[in-house]
Parts: sequence; C-alpha cells; structure tokens
Amino acid sequence: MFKHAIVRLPCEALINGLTEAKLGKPDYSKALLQHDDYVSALKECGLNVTVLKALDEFPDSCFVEDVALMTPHCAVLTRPGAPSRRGEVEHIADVVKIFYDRVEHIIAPGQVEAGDIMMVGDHYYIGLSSRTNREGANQLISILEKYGMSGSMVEMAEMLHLKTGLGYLENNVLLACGEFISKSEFQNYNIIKINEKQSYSANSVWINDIVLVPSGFPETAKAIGDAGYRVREVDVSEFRKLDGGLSCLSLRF
Ligand code: CIR
Repeated sequence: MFKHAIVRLPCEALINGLTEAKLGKPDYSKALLQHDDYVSALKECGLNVTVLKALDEFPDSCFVEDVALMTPHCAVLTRPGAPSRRGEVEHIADVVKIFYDRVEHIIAPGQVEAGDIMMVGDHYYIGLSSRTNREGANQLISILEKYGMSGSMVEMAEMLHLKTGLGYLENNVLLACGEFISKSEFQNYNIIKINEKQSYSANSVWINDIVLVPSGFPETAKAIGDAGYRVREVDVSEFRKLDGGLSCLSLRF
C-alpha cells in the first residue's frame, strides 16, 4: 500500500517540453486543470499528496517520477539521461529528504530515469533505454542489494521508458504492449495485452487497489475492470503530447 505522493505543478514552459509525440503543443490552462484532477484521483486512492511549486526553468519538471525512486527502504536520486532534465534532481532532493533518512544517488557516467523502473515487490526491473544506461542500472542494482532488494535489466528498443509500455497492477497482473508482450522475463505474469492503438494506456497505475487509467481507452479500462480492479479514469491528453503518462506525474510511496 502507498501512503504518500509527490507531484509538481506544471510550469508555463511546459509547452516547450521534450517530445517525439507529434501531437502538437499542450494547452497550458488545460494541463493545469488535468493536473488538478490527477491530484484529486491520487487523493481518492487514499494518498497524502505533496504539491510542489512549478519550476519555470525546467519544462519537463512536472514529470517527477523520473528524478527519484522511492523504495520502502531508501530513496534514490537519479541522473536523467536527458541533459535538460538533470537540474530537476536537486529540486526534488529537499522534499525527498523530508520523507527519507537514507538517500542514495546515481552518479556520472551513470544515467537513470525512474520511468524506466518498474517495481514488483522487492524486485525492480530496469529498462535500458535512451535515457537509462547500463552503468546507471548497475549502480542502481548495487544500491538495491545494499538494502535487501534486487534489480534486473530489461533490453528495450521501441519505447521512451520501460513503463511507457508496461504497468504492474500487483497480484501478478501485468499490462504490456509491443515488444514487452513476448519478453521471456515477463512470461510468468498474467499479461493483459494492450494493442498498438491503445498503447498509451499501458501506462496505467495501480494505487491501493484502484487503477488510474488514461481517459479515452475503453478497451483497456474494461480489461482492467474485468480483472477485478476499480478503475478511475484521468484525462492527461496535454501531458501525452510530451510523451508523459499517468505514472510520470507522481512519486508514490
Ligand atoms: C521527457 O521526454 O522526459 C518528458 N517529456 C516526458 C517524461 C515522461 N516520463 C515518464 O515516462 N516517466
């Protein structure tokens, strides 16, 4: 069960965030409204939500998931592969230290963005993407092992982050799309396959037995509902324009 979430308000520079989506620029006012509803959804899941102020110098800073990994035993401040995002880390550090005594760091030449990390109990899958490199993953695995946890690397080729195409819903249930459906390391999970058209919704998020699902993906919402979960839809269309999904917008711990 999670108790807390940390989010950061989108800044006006959001419209200049990194993207390969080709869906146009986000509408800032709409993004603020959607963010507000996202916070409401987190609260509905029973979380205490810390809302950080917007950081105008970092367009992608509302995607807080990438800059820290919060485990039950320690927090890890990452070193994002995107150079324009590295400065976000020091801004999250202060709030992370409020919640954690043990704070670890990924250091150069390691690169990790925590959108590439999927937690399954005490084990952490780490996607090797354009943002997370082997050196960073090795550092992270050493940190996890120091605290009695474990990690393993997942080769990937198609997606921005590991959780762009994977979502763990607890109870051995895994949402997967594209290249992840057939990967050997995931074959022992009960996989809910997400087709290409619905691929954005593979990034749905389990929080205390409620699953946040992006609006506009009825097949995914139905499949998750049929698997026995309560579904809460959240419209994040403006964040999708920046390749951001539901998980990216919060740290949950
Ligand atoms: C980026 O490219 O870094 C942002 N525009 C989107 C980050 C999305 N984060 C995530 O998937 N964890």
